[in-house]
Amino acid sequence: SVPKPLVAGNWKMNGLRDSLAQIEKVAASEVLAACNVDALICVPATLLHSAAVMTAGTPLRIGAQDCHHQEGGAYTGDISASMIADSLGSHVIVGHSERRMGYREDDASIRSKTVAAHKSGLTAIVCIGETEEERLGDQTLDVLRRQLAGSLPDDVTAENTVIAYEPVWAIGTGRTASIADIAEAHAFIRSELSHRYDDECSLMRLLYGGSVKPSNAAEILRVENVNGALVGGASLVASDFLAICSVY
Ligand code: G2H
Repeated sequence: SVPKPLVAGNWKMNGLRDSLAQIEKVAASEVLAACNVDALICVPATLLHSAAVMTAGTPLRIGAQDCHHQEGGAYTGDISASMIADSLGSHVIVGHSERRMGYREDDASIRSKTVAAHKSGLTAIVCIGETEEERLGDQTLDVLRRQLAGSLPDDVTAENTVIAYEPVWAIGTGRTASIADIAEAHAFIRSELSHRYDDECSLMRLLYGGSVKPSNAAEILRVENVNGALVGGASLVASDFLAICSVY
């Protein structure tokens, strides 16, 4: 069977309180109510609780973009998974390439963040993806295998984890991977997961991310083993985000 799709927005470091109007629009939209999709927007930590309160009882879920692997302590500036859960977030993105690169997060630290997310009852959206150099060096599948093996803990289920495949060279660049590249990567990820986890993992959602927008969403989202999208820039405006959701 095929998992229910998920369209997840990633606002990155964008959004002041004014932007909650976009969240309100998405949450109240009849378009969303009519789609057969789970919708989520991962907002900056400053907006998490307000957005979650605003969307309670609507089809839109609210998540965060990173968490620390510890539950609390002397980690100035960080937030824990339990803080996200306490703010009524349901999901957390971990291992986004902007954090792997900008903060030197490695697979082991992403795995401990995923464990922390699960411990707090959050669904982890674990990001993987190759750089342009790795793709040109024909290392894409090796990189994906290594990231999956290193970033995922053993307790992964189809409910508590979502994988996002984001080729680094396609992020925020306007360049999208070709349909054939997406199909190959997603089929490979599915097969790696099925070797490591039980049958239930065939229901784990695999999202594509990297310059997904209303004009290319339909083509990307119908690729086999693509069960939704992680959407950056195009998630900032309610109408664009809803247009992507309405592919389903
Ligand atoms: C990839 C994606 C969301 P964008 O980072 O995670 O962003 O859609 O802007 O490429």
